[in-house]
Amino acid sequence: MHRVAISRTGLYTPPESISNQELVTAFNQFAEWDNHQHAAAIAAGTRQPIPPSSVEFIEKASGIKRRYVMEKSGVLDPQRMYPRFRARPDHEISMMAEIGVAAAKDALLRAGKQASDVDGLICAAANMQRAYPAMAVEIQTALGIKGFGFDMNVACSSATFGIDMAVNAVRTGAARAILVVNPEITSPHLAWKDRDCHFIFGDVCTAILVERLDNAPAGAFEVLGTRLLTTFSNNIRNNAGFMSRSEDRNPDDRDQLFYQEGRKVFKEVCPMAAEHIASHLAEHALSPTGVRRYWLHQANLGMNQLIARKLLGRDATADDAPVILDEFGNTASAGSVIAFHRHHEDIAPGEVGVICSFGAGYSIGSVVVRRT
Ligand code: CO8
Repeated sequence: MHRVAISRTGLYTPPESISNQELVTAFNQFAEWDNHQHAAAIAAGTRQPIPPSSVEFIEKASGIKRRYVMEKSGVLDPQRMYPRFRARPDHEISMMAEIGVAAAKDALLRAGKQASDVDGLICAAANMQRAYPAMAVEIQTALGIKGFGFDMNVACSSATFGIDMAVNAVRTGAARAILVVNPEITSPHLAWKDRDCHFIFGDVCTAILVERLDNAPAGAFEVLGTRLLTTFSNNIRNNAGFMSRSEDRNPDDRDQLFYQEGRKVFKEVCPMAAEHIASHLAEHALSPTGVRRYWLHQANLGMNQLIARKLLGRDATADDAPVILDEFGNTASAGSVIAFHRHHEDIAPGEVGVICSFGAGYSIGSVVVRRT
């Protein structure tokens, strides 16, 4: 068995960003227009008017201030309210693969490694652009990696679950190194016309190079352990899939996009995540207060504050548990990886940190790392 490390991570940031003010202005124009269209039904009491959204609510309820997207003009068009993508021909690289390649190249460059040093690629994300061929195979081939690639989806925990798969492959000697790539293009699956969730998500791509510790560059993070947990919940769902056509569904039907019971998720997931992390640390004879940094899933600022308080017994500082969701929004599985990517340079050799995701499924994945 080999010791395993996260060598380096990579990040692709989309070209466009939407502020809360821009988002709310577009939403409120849409709501006004829709209410005007249905004025008679609203007056007759057979339809409820769409209430306006507000910047203050969004910042207070979530901590999100803006989010990156692949295309913003379609999202901000009150007559459309979803991104406008050009259909690419089969001979052109697909959008998910393109951003996957960019993030993967960033990780390889930072690690001083080549495609020839890598034996496999896992594309782990909450949404796949198509059913097949696997996104991972397209990204792997575009990078020139010989070996294998496969896709996996555990919603917001895809990245940590992908790290677990990669760590096991490297630990057993099945691969020298695996790239885990998380192209999270959430904007096409978000119900931008629903004020309860229109502010939540953003697009991004992260990549994680997992390799044998003895091949890893200085400053890599040894993976001390990974731990995964799932338990079924209907509180976060998206029913779109290959059977939608046979069910005569309209892609705009509310359940064909992301929907959730946000308050229930908040209440149920926070204690589960804190308990999961504490017991994972205990397996390694570590205590939560001895952890130098928590790179937590970035869904909601209040959730992270609550989880960190349960672990530390006090309010967490930005140094204990860095926040990136103010800039990126919820980027599904990429959030905890962005937090790690942006905030790991100051961790001293020997110090321990935890990467932890939580989300739909429910799913929770934790990775305990120690700086070399
Ligand atoms: N503007 C103004 N008021 C609003 C708005 C708005 N935009 N939205 C809601 N309100 C109102 C509500 O109507 C409600 O009014 P009233 O009290 O009169 O009924 C009031 O504000 C409070 O609403 P909520 O109870 O809904 O507000 P919360 O304080 O619960 O905050 C949150 C809502 C921010 C959604 C919060 O519950 C939350 O973040 N929960 C956690 C959710 C979470 O972590 N989900 C994980 C999802 S991600 C995942 O697992 C994978 C998904 C895969 C990717 C999908 C791609 C699209």
